[in-house]
Amino acid sequence: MKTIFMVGTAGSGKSLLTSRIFDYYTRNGAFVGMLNLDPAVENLPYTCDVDVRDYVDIVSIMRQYDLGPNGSIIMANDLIASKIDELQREVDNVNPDYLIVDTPGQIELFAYRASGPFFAQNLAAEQKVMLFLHDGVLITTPTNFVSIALLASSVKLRLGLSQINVLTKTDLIEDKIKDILKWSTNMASLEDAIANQADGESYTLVMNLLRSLNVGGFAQGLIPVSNATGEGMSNLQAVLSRVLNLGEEVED
Ligand SMILES: Nc1nc2c(ncn2[C@@H]2O[C@H](COP(=O)(O)OP(=O)(O)O)[C@@H](O)[C@H]2O)c(=O)[nH]1
Ligand SMILES: [Mg+2]
Repeated sequence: MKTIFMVGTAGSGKSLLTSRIFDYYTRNGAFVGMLNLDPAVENLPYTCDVDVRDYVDIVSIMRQYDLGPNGSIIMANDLIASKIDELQREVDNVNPDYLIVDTPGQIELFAYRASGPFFAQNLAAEQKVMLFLHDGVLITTPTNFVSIALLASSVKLRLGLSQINVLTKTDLIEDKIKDILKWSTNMASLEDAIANQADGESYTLVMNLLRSLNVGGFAQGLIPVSNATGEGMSNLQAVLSRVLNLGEEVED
C-alpha cells in the first residue's frame, strides 16, 4: 500500500483533490482506499472507506467535556493519534494499492500539534508522500507566494514526509498562473517580482526567507491543477508515480 497525505490550508482543495485522485486512479484500474482524518467535516465529495468520525465525535466531546466548538475540534484532532490502531486495522482490511488520507481542515491542528506528525510517521505503509496544496487564490503577490512556500517547508519539517507541491484552483487564477509557475522555478524572476512589490523591512525579511527556502531545496516547482475542471491531473499523476513507483505508472 502506498499512501498519499493531502495537506494544505483550510479550503485549499484537499477534499476535492482527494476525490479527483480517486477518480483518476480508479479509471486507470488501481484500487484506491479513502481515509478521512477530519473529525469536523460534515460533507465530503467522496465515499470514505475508513473515517475518523466513527471514532471521535465532535458533539459528544462538546457535551462530555463542556467545550465549545473550537475546543472540541482541537480535542478531537488530538485524539486522532490514540485511534491509530483501530484506523490501521480498518485500512489493512481494505488493503488498497493506494490509500489517500484527507487531513483535517485546519492545517495547524494536524501539522503543529502532536497527533498529526505521530499519525503520519506511524501509519504503516510501503511508501508515503504528502501533497502540499498551495491555494491559488491566496497567492496574490510574490510575498504571499513566499509565505505559503515557507508554510509548506515548515509542514514538511513537522510531518517528516517527502513532499510534492501542488498549485490548486488554476481555473480561478488564469491571469496569474504564468507568473506563479515562473516564480516557482526561476529564483531570479521571483526576486525581481519581490523587489517590485515589497520594500523596507518586509523586503529584507522576504528575501532572507526566500534564500533559506532555496537552500532547503524548495524550488522544484509547483504542479498546477484545477480540481474544478480536472486540468493538470495527468501531470500530477505522473509526478506521483515517479515518487511512489519509481516511474511505473498506472495503466492508461
Ligand atoms: N474553482 C475551484 N474551486 C475549488 C478547487 N478546489 C477546491 N475548490 C472549492 O474550494 C472549496 C474548498 O475545497 P475543499 O476541497 O473542501 O478544501 P479543503 O478544506 O482543503 O478540504 C470548495 O467549495 C471546493 O469546491 C479548484 O481547483 N477550483
Ligand atoms: Mg477537507
